[in-house]
Amino acid sequence: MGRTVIRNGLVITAADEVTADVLIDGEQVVALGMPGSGLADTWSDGAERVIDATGRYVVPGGVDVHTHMELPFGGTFASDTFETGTRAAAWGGTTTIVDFAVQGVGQSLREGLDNWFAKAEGECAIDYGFHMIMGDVNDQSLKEMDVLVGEGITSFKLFMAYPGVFYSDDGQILRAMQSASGNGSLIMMHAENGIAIDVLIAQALERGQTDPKYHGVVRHALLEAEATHRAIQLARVAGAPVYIVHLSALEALAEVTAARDLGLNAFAETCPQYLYLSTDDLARPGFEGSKYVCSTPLRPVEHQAELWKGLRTNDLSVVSTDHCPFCFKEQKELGVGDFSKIPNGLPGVETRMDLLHQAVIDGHISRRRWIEIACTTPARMFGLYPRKGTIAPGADADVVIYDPAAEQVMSAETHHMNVDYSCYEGRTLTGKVATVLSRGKVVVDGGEYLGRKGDGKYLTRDTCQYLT
Ligand code: DUC
Ligand code: ZN
Ligand code: ZN
Repeated sequence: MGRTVIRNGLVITAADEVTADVLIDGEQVVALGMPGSGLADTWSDGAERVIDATGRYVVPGGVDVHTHMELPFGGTFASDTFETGTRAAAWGGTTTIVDFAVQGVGQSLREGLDNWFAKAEGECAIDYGFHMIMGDVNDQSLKEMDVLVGEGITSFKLFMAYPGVFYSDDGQILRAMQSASGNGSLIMMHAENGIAIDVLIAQALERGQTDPKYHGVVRHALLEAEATHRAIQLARVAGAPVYIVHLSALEALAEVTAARDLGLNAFAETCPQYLYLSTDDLARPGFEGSKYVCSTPLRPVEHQAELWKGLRTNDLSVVSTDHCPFCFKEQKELGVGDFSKIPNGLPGVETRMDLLHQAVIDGHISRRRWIEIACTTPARMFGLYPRKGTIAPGADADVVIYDPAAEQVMSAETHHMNVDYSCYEGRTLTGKVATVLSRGKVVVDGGEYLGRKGDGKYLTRDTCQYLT
């Protein structure tokens, strides 16, 4: 691969907004130059490709650190494969994903991980890494954690929800955190009190409350807050950092904020669905609400302002997607007559960058904060920076040329995720991906997909780059 020069765009990183020319050689960014300095003329001579980015943004490719391609859940599988899901990600300007390999009960971590390598190998359009879900914390799997950290799997997700499936009790959580404290890894926590939620589910169903909206009622905000509090205290006892995933309730955010005010290594992410959707969507008529069933659940609309505030104050430091799509037909429909049987999860890997750009337009966050929460911090949090998450000499040339003025209407008719509905059907957004480069190769350009499955490389990761 030869040289690519991107001229005259507004290069936005977490730190800077500067009109600059970008030189890419092969798979890496090599230099940034001042327009008019003559540097770009020299670079363009003999270059394979020269892109005029006048009037456009030049931003790092998105880093989505929370996806679930082909996740087995509730008797079915998430409908995006690594092939379809990473292609959709590329369309939306995301060039790195970190997916969750799953250790099932009775399995070793290695078995679960090998299974995920087999699913992804040769299928991905963009680069990918793995976290490990620990579904069975025991002497053996705790020992395996150290080995995996040595191999570049440096984060482990535990569940305080889903008893009998992914659930870990407090003793298991404490032990895993103690191991993490020793090996430098990061525990990611699904913080909901699953034992209490299961009682409320049974009581609701007994009362005949079977509609999708009851999913939001039984998964009470205080049960998210309680679990978030407990996770943070267990991490303190273990002397380990903790990262709360898919935070949705303002009461849970208050727990994270309190921990951060104490100077603890406590971090949290939220997801676009919690910023843009609400229990009003879960309560849509008929079975439409099932399209909005995910866990943690959507919250009443008042929570959104607090989440935006948390993103501005850095009490929420990452926006990931928890991309876990299930088709309405035959998958969400498994829960007709019983909301607890609706597979939990929403599509989102393709739409995160655009929805967060809309937040810039709407005045919720700045342009640099957009890049920070969607690219830079996720890369740093999970040991991928500065290879991923920024535009700087030596970084991988994962670059998005973004048209900030283009309008688009979101729809299942036009999206590329393998799912038969859009959570945002008919919504108009300002801003659209124009061109996407993945390690120097153009994978999307002018409404055309030019990528190839198998071009995405597996990423080994360093440990979290935020710990003090
Ligand atoms: N939440 C979801 O919505 N889906 C998959 C797993 C999870 O924790
Ligand atoms: Zn989760
Ligand atoms: Zn998840």
